Amino acid sequence: MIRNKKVVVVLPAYNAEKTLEATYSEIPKDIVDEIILVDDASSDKTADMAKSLGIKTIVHPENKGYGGNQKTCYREALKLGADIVIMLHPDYQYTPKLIPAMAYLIESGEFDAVLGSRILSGGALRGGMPFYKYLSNRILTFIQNILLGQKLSEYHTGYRAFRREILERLPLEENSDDFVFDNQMLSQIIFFGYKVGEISCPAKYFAEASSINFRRSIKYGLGVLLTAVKFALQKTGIINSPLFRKN
Ligand SMILES: Nc1nc2c(ncn2[C@@H]2O[C@H](COP(=O)(O)OP(=O)(O)O)[C@@H](O)[C@H]2O)c(=O)[nH]1
Ligand SMILES: [Mg+2]
Repeated sequence: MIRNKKVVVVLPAYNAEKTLEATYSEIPKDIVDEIILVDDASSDKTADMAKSLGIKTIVHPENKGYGGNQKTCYREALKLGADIVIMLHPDYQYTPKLIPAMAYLIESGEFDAVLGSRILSGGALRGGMPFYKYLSNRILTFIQNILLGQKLSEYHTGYRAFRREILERLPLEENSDDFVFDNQMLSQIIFFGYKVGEISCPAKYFAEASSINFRRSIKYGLGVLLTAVKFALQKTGIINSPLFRKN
């Protein structure tokens, strides 16, 4: 709770058995009221591990993908009456210690969404992000900033905080069930005029924290470009995509 606002952390999990405990142990329990893990039909013991740690655990009977996983995360967080929701990967890539910093930025009323940026202050390369991912991130971010009219340091972090209203208003069910979900969501947030803040965040790259290969990265990159183009076309009234229709 911060100033009577309920803080909920959601963990979209897929084969996170080895890293979940480390992630969980660093979540600041003094301000976090509830932790929800959605297990996307992992082949390891992610769900058992989560339950043994006392985390509220929901298991998808079938693999839905990273976006499908987040749809469940946000639905459940709203059901629990969350005012501030922080999405954190349970792969121990981002430090949970920054949850209060992100939550307080939302609580201040100045921001509706907050991103933990690995680009600000060089967290990505120092943490060992593969150079091709870094370069793609910079190029995609450059193009997105132009098409979306923003000045963000990156659009691709998996560490994000949201005000409740965002989760209620965005047409999240229209989004992809795959990795591009994140990017569609952020584009919707900007399209609807919500205020986005950023904080600098270190990130660690090791085998368990990074499974997306080159091919999936290419697919993601193309999805990102398509989303940015749709945004620009919608802004100018050339298309009317369900992606940008408010609930
Ligand atoms: N639901 C779901 N999540 C996945 C899948 N593959 C990866 N993830 C999750 O997506 C997030 C990002 O993937 P990750 O491999 O860490 O990407 P990277 O850190 O950007 O290289 C992690 O939290 C993974 O647990 C999948 O098939 N389904
Ligand atoms: Mg990762």
